[in-house]
Amino acid sequence: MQLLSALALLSSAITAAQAVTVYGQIPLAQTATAGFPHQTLAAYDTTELIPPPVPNPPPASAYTLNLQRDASAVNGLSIPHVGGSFWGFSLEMSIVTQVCAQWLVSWRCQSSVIDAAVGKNSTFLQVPFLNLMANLVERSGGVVIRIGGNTQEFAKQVPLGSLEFGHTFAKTESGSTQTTQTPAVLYTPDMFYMTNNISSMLNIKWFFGIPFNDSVNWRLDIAESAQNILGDNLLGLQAGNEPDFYQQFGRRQVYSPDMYSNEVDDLIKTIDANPNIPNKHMLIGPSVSTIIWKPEDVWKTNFIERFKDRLYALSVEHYSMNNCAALTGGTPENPVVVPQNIFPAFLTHKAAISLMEPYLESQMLAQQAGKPFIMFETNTASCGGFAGISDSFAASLWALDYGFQMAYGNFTHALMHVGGQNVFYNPFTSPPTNETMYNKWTVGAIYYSALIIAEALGKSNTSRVVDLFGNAGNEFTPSYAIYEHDTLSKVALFNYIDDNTGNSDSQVTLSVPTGVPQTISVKYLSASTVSTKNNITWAGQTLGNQFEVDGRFRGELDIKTITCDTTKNTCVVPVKAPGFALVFFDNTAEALQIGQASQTFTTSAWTQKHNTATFEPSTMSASNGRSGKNRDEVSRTSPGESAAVGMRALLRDAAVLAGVALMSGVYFGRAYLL
Ligand SMILES: *[C@@H]1O[C@H](CO)[C@@H](O)[C@H](O)[C@H]1NC(C)=O
Ligand SMILES: *[C@@H]1O[C@H](CO)[C@@H](O)[C@H](O)[C@H]1NC(C)=O
Ligand SMILES: *[C@@H]1O[C@H](CO)[C@@H](O)[C@H](O)[C@H]1NC(C)=O
Ligand SMILES: *[C@@H]1O[C@H](CO)[C@@H](O)[C@H](O)[C@H]1NC(C)=O
Ligand SMILES: *[C@@H]1O[C@H](CO)[C@@H](O)[C@H](O)[C@H]1NC(C)=O
Ligand SMILES: *[C@@H]1O[C@H](CO)[C@@H](O)[C@H](O)[C@H]1NC(C)=O
Ligand SMILES: CC(=O)N[C@H]1CO[C@H](CO)[C@@H](O)[C@@H]1O
Repeated sequence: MQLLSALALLSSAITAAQAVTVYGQIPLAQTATAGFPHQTLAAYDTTELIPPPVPNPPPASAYTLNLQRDASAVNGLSIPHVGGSFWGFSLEMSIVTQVCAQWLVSWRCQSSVIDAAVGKNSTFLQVPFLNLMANLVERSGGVVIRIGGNTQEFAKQVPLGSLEFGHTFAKTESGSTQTTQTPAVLYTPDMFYMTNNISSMLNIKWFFGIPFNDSVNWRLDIAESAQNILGDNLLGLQAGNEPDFYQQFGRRQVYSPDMYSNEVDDLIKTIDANPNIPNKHMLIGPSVSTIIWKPEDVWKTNFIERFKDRLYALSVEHYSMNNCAALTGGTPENPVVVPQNIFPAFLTHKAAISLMEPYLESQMLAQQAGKPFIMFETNTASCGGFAGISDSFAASLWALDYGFQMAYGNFTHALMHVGGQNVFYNPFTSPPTNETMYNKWTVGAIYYSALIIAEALGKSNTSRVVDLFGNAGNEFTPSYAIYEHDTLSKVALFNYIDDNTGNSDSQVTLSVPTGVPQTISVKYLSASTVSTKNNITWAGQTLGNQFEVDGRFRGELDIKTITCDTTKNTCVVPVKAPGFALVFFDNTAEALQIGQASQTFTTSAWTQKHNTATFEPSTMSASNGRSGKNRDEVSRTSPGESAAVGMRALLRDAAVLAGVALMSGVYFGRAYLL
């Protein structure tokens, strides 16, 4: 069955049936490709670090949060969060040659992250990706996704059908002597058909980026095609990506915030003269990495006043830490980071606060200009993240706290970066072959964080967040309150401590002087330890461990009911160490009952010839879309494994190849390992 016709059916089915929509009865891939060294790729790394010890002194395990029911009595509430899932995604345009060790099949090396995550072309969309997005859309109303990154700078459009194998993406040498290490991504307009096809099934809106490698001969076909094909599904176009690195990367001989602003000005004039770009008001900038330049350096050029009529949003980019030294083996000034040593730095509220604080002034300027403020690209660490951290339960807690903190700090959205098979931090990763194996995906721990914030903020467009700094501001037990329609709606409670004795579990008394309901409902994010990647559950359900994911939740939805003391006006909520709790004050909240999204995609777009199993859609329908309990009935085979080159060797190879591009002693960024 051609997906094209399937898509047409799917789209009409979605509009027809709102309740439970299951797309199925199509052969599912069960093929495991033997001989591929999965385990040696960073995305499937199995490192488990030693959890940090219980802090001394420990935080009080029993504490009280004094809450106000009415938003009017609360100081410091954020702006209302509008427009879908707070966490969106940033998909890198291409995996570059440097990271393709010889044993890695050339197909993968010539491919792009988009191929892997979204689909090979508009005929072949990745069904697990659709399921993962459906789960976010059902909770928050929509998802924003950016396609771009460093590789957008040299991207070049080629005609439909001109690339080998009907692909939408390919790569060629960029031909620039200064940047021989950066290949150019070739893409066909099918990139926009593909994304628009996705938007016709799910409320997903897109961002692309205008290449800035040549500010004399602007290549604007990305703007022309994106606007013409995507229409309203295109939200904005990035004007430059981390321009503060252009000089270091050799893209400009000298560069300054003033020069950047002048180039944006020139870009605008070029767009104005181009009749094929009808919307001239959707640029996004300055997307500084906040490493070489601060956003304020760009604001000083009068960027906001000068361009605000032309901008969709203001943007910044930043990774929590950087792991670029791992590429080169490090230097005395910039040694290789040992993940075990920095593990505790991800398990504290201080991490979230220090990531948000540099933007306090910028977000106010964005509000004054009436513009969204977006963290356009972020993750645990640049240059691929850290083994044992980026994909651990610790990262789930970190990305949850960071997300709530940015929501509190008036960011509009934040985009989790998705790289290839060679990074540790992906929120989702397709199987490492060109076979689209329906249920062999891997979900990273931070996907759960995106999901939970989508659920916590919901789709009312009225959610406002405040950091409660409870338990005397203890860094290991942060808490947030969420107000909807000006009323206390939810409370988010963290416990960063790893202690299986139970001694560090929290007992949090929620006190609301104006009254508490008879009962409240709680959903927990759980795992056995901060260092595990396995068996992470949200309200009792999991997406599965490595190579087990098809994007749908499995297991029974488990919502805990807690009886409150209506004379004292308190409710006591336990939180495991480690753990996270989302408390719903409204037991009838629609979000409470959402487990597996009711809109499910069960068809693999890729036609498999071997070992196919037929999935019976009634197992999903019977579950009313709320629980995935029957979905394990689809049999699975184990992925093949073989002895192979380790990640270290991969990084060494990458470092040798990338070495030419490295500026001595300069932060390398993440241009070549994504
Ligand atoms: C929330 O805002 C979006 C636009 O961003 C709109 O499509 C949606 O209908 C709004 N939802 C509600 C409940 O007002
Ligand atoms: C910019 O990128 C394009 C497409 O990859 C390439 O053809 C061109 O030579 C590059 N220009 C500069 C100045 O680097
Ligand atoms: C997608 O690729 C297949 C071959 O792999 C090709 O037959 C098909 O025409 C392509 N679709 C588009 C829209 O280019
Ligand atoms: C977020 O914006 C609101 C409304 O302008 C403001 O009151 C609040 O102080 C801001 N939050 C932070 C952390 O600056
Ligand atoms: C995977 O790619 C290789 C190289 O392009 C090709 O020979 C092989 O047939 C592909 N496998 C599938 C299932 O398409
Ligand atoms: C995950 O949980 C299941 C069921 O409790 C258990 O059998 C399995 O060993 C766990 N897996 C890992 C890797 O911890
Ligand atoms: C709704 C939509 O954008 N459909 C497109 C899906 O992709 C094909 C090309 O493969 C386009 O022709 C459709 O217009």
